[in-house]
Amino acid sequence: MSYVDEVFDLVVAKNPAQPEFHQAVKEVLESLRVVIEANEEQYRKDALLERLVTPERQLLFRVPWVDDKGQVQVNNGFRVQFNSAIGPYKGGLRLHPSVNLGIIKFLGFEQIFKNSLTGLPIGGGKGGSDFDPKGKSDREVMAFCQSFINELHKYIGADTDVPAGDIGTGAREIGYMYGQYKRLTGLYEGVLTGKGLTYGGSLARTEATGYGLLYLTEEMLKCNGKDIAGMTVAVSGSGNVAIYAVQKAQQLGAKVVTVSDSTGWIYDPEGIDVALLKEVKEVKRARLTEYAAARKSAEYHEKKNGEHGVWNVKCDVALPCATQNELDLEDAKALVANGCIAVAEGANMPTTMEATEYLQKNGVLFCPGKAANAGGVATSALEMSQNSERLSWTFEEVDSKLKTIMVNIFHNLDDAAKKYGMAGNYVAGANIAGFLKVAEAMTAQGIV
Ligand code: NDP
Ligand code: 2IT
Repeated sequence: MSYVDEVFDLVVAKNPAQPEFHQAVKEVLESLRVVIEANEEQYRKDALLERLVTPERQLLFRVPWVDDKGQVQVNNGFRVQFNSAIGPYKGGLRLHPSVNLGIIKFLGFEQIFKNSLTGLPIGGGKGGSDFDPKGKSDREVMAFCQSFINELHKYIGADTDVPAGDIGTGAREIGYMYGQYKRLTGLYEGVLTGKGLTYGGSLARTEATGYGLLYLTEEMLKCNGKDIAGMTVAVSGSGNVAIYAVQKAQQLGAKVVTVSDSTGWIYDPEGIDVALLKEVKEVKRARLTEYAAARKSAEYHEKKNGEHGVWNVKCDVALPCATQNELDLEDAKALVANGCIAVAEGANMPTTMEATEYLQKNGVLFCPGKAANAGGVATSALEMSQNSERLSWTFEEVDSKLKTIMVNIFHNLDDAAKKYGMAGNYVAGANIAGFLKVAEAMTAQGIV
């Protein structure tokens, strides 16, 4: 059996009931086959792949907190410190009821390659909890965040592990966590990114993932002879990534006609009103029904089981920005039938493997999340640099570095795919380019 297949079987056997983790590993290992086979003897002897798929450290802890009724609640806390070969662990914290160890491991594994692709010195990690911030008061969210950090502060630090936001973790949660870390340790250091601008946050971090997604998509289209200006775009999600993806797409002259949340979706043929979307989602933390109620041109569709939502709308470019496996084979077929020419993932692993293969086989340009959404973590690394030098850069400075990083990422994938005989396969390009740097650093540092 080939080394790649052996290691994949090992991952399934050793990590039962973690389908998302298996999926993420399978996608990476499949694309690495040619690289591994060219150097199989050495990699096998060093157990390089076994080490790559095994987190350096996994922290699981209890998070007790008191709700507004005086009732004690208990959540599960996670931090997976996956790989520190090229820098301190770096990656977000997801707060969502669906969070379990397998989800955090899939996200942490993806983060290794994503962080490598940014070209910046950051290793891979991810964490979170099954706590649901929805419907909680600010005091309850604070109580949870403080309890979470009471345990996690022992294992993180500006030079060891630097968490950030993800689903359910935004500026409010990062603020409460930062305050508690500072109180417990007495350190005013860049231990978290996505901080508020008054206490060490970076300008453009809020916008970075969505803006970066569009910078990369624009470059991918340009290199394939197309211009995003004038195109129709379908976006899913209506959180941090989606909002700033919509905004930048519009600035680049595209028309975005959809957004969604966990309960329904909007079709707005006149183009999404970003100011209204921000008011509904960032300020009121409300459902998209409020967007529809305030805007004549918008149609609201309640999410129903088996219904395919935003991907049934005719578009040139599709940007999934909500969550994993939200775009399946049926959706891919609908997109192709409607003439979609490009899909770029704002979320982590939003497209199933079958859907990805279908899109690629049908000539749709497809950029995976570990490249397309890397602008968020890249700008987090820029926030770390600013914290270290105790300076703040202007919005324009950060935004222009972000744009350069995203354009470079695209060319790295494109070049790697061509070099290994898979021109146009950006999934393979991303996995290979991300892997090679980490593998070289791991090999140089010996058996650790
Ligand atoms: P937010 O919490 O800000 O927004 C998430 C959005 O997705 C919301 O609209 C939410 O709906 C929807 N959503 C979440 N879970 C589900 C679900 N199970 N089913 C349907 N809809 C869902 O998160 P972000 O925008 O930060 O993250 C979105 C994606 O982007 C995630 O995959 C994340 O890992 C990835 N990402 C985020 C980065 C960042 O910098 N924030 C960087 C790189 C990737 P509702 O409003 O109803 O909750
Ligand atoms: O998935 C991701 O890259 C993030 N949620 C952002 C991580 C970070 O450290 O900014």
